[in-house]
Amino acid sequence: MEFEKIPTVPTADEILDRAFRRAASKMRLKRNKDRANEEFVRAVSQAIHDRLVRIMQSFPELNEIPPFYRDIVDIMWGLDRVKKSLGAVGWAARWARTHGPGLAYQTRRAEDTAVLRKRAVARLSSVVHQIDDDLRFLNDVRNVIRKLPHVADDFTVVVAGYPNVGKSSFIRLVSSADPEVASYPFTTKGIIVGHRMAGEERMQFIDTPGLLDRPPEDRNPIERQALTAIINLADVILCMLDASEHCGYSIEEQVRLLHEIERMVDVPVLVVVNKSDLVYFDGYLNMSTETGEGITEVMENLLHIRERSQQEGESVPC
Ligand SMILES: Nc1nc2c(ncn2[C@@H]2O[C@H](COP(=O)(O)OP(=O)(O)OP(=O)(O)O)[C@@H](O)[C@H]2O)c(=O)[nH]1
Ligand SMILES: [Mg+2]
Repeated sequence: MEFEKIPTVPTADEILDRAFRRAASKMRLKRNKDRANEEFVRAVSQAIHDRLVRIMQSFPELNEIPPFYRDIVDIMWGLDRVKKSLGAVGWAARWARTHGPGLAYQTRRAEDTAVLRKRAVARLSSVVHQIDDDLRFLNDVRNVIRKLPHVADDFTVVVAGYPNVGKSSFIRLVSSADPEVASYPFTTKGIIVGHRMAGEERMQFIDTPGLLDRPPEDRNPIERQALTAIINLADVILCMLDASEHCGYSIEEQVRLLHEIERMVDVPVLVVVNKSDLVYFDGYLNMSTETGEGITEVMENLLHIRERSQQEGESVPC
């Protein structure tokens, strides 16, 4: 995505300071004071308009960005709220364009052009100040979305499961990603992307925050980020269980979540039981990111699923 190129969104005062400076430098060139005041108003409104339009255009069209990113924006701030703030910036830009020339004209025709200039500048300033909260909010959004991970088009394994089961430990072991690992739940608070060569092609691994088995409406924004990765990005889901229950959650709860994930998606779900150094769980693929046991088998299974999905993809008639 092009999010990293979104420039800082200035505050109302920053926009106005710059517009005044630009206009003042233009005014210095005018010999006639009255015309200079008119020109000042015209230049300030033009500079405000141009700057606000640039801010709007620097944000991606939210209806056109990939669903994963759209969901993330929605989860973190609400799409409507972001659209509303962009709309407010658009309103102020239009105001400056529509009323700026009129205010400049009135300045020219006034008895005392300096007084009218001050009045016009005050009106323009008040319009820009009205959207100060929107500008500050958009800058917060910008600061977060520019750091969202880049998701490539590679075959993608989304690692999901209850908190603290060892998802990030696995991702660290098998991919270029370096997520934090800790012995408490909800260590991972966002989507983390890593890669590794698997066979001839690169495979993408996505670490997700832990999910609890609970109704969708009770899920917090951190869990909802995991869900959007599961729904939008996965070619296969590696659903991780911790049969030792050292994660702090019962195996029954974890299996219920597994079934929910299986119902949610139509990509393959590979189940793996981690922490086999503590407890071996019969009937499942077991591994330990601590000892390395079973990791090769998990990778082989993933490769096999990739091969199968590529074959199926090739056999689908166009
Ligand atoms: N004994 C043992 N401990 C493990 C194993 N894998 C991970 N752990 C430990 O389990 C704890 C949680 O590991 P993480 O990798 O942070 O778990 P997570 O699933 O990413 O947790 P969240 O990000 O909170 O959802 C850490 O203390 C790890 O050291 C394993 O195979 N065996
Ligand atoms: Mg984690």
